[in-house]
Amino acid sequence: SPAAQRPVVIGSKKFTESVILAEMGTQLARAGGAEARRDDLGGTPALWLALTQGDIDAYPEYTGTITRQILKDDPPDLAAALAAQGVRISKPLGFRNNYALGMRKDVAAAKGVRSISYLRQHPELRCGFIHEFLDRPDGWPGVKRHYDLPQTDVRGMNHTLAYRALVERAIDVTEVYTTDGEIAQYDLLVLDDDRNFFPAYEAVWLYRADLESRHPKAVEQLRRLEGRVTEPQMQRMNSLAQGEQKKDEREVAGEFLTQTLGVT
Ligand code: PBE
Repeated sequence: SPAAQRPVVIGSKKFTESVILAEMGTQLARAGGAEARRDDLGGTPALWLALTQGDIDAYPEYTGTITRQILKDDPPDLAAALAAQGVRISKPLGFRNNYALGMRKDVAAAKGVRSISYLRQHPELRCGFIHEFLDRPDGWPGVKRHYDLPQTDVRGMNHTLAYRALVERAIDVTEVYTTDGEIAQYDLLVLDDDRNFFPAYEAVWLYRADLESRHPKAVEQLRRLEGRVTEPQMQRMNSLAQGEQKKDEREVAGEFLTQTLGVT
């Protein structure tokens, strides 16, 4: 049928890890005999819309993002809540990529900051966050309310620039993703979420239910990643694709698939 011939489109958010995972999905779908391409789209709302409208067939997402930002609900049966919208969820891929707040270790030590609660005593700290984090209920508005934080110097900036600004002391606090290569690269302090604000963000695939009839083998291939990616492996891949050496995401994804799943 013509529908089955439509290429499989794997979406990604615009940050390194999402691109690497989407690239793995694209290569896996091809290994399943489908024609496939990657589409780097933007932030969570754009990806969810593209998925439910059928512009993309699958994309890597995180459980905490599904409950806090997409559904704005923590249903007892997540799979059923998604199925009601024509969307399937895979089992966890094996690692979490949580939101956290990060600081330079020397700045944190000078201010005596050890966890997010300590930020309450330092209204002067300058914050720089990615725009999506500034808008999300599980981002700055939520952390600020949960911890009753007083900071007013809060700027929106891109994720990579925020790290540079932090290192150059142009800002004092930024949001980090816990699998980012920059945390180790710059030896940053990840502040303890001592009042448990952030949910867990387990990486999963979201895909359209109709992909199962259109390209069952592609779905089968995507699901081969279930339980197969550890946090150190993901961190390492992110580091390879970031920083000075900056390997192409296609290469990083391809090497992982060959080494762990024997995909060639
Ligand atoms: N993240 C970190 C998530 C939320 C936590 C950037 C991986 C995301 O929604 O993309």
